[in-house]
Amino acid sequence: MKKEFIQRAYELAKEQYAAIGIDTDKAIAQMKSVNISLHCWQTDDVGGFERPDSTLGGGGIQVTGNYPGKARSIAEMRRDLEKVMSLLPGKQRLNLHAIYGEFNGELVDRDQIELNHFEGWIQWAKNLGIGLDFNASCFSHSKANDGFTLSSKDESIRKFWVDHVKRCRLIAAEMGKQLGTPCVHNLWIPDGSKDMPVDRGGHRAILKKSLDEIMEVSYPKEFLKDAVECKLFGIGSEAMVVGSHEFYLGYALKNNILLCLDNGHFHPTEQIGDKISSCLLYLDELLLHLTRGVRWDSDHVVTFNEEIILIAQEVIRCKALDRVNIGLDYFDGSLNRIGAYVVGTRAAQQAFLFALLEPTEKLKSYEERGKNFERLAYLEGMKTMPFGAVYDYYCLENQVPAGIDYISEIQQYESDVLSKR
Ligand code: RNT
Ligand code: ZN
Repeated sequence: MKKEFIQRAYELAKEQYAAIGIDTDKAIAQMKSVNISLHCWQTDDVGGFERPDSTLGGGGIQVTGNYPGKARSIAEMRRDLEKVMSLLPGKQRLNLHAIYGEFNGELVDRDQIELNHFEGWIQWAKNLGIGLDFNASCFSHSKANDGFTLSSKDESIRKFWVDHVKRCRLIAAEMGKQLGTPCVHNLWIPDGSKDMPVDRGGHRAILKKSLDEIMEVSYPKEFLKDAVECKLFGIGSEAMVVGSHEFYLGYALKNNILLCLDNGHFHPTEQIGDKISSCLLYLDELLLHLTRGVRWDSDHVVTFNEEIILIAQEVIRCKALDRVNIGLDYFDGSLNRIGAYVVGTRAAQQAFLFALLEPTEKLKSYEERGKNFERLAYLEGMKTMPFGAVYDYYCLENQVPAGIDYISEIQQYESDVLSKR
């Protein structure tokens, strides 16, 4: 897209938004606070690098698709992520899972991982000037095969995973300390039952006990923020997920930690956009896992849809950008994976920019006066305002391709790099 064209379109857009009391320059400036954490696991379909040619094995996560070009090593992964970031305006973070340590061919079991396996990542992040987030990996492991990890009735299995998560928190705290920006450590476990369990309470009590043990060590909040992620059901845990919404909401409240809301983890008619204002009344901070649910799958590439828009609107309307940590969480192996990142991250950014361009006070005043037609008309009107011109200008300012110009760059990277893997 020609620079002059983007600039002219922006000037017109700016006037149009100004007419409804919106300052587009200000909205663009606020995008500095929208730092999206890229989930490293879209590069390689959540395989990890514990052993050469790791593939995913069980534990409630399933990736489909065989598109060529998946990252086979940490070096390839970093190269891919750098490419992704070069096509995104603004600053991102990277969200790592424990299975992405640099184990250098050595078999290091989950209860043995150490900081030194992640020092290369810390250095890499330092060089790029970005923050890191971290996750314990309680899946794709023989000790996760019977459906229970931290809530297992087998004490040796439970203990194994407690040790793993404890180590992960220590590593995460060190990441936050060394990088000067708190590392969010998120805990999601696959525990649950495919068919009607009888002792739901028993497993939940065990999970609580495990979490209490894990949280015994406390780290300064400026280094580490703990989050726990709930789910309604998963593959193989249709009848019960131990870590349900009520379970983790209660745990987060009681222990003053973060709750992670993944918008693929609820009933399809439930919107996490509607949960944000409730949670923020009681919790200091939230973590979001942005994704796109399609029927029973929760992990499609994020698009600029009404669900994502509502999430962003609620964060902005609650003036809570500084209390909400934004992460992505999807994995699709059926398309160019670099493209999947760029499309999904841009969609999430667009949702936030769209929300920042809303005349919220005006809408609120209509609402308070019972003028619901006017409110609806405005909300509809916002959809066809020249929002794209503002996003394109934001890209131009950040010297990254505007519009869909990134497609050709990704095609180039595919033919130069991905197709040779
Ligand atoms: C799974 C959870 C979890 C994972 C990642 C890999 O249902 O959403 O966040 O997707 O940790
Ligand atoms: Zn998630």
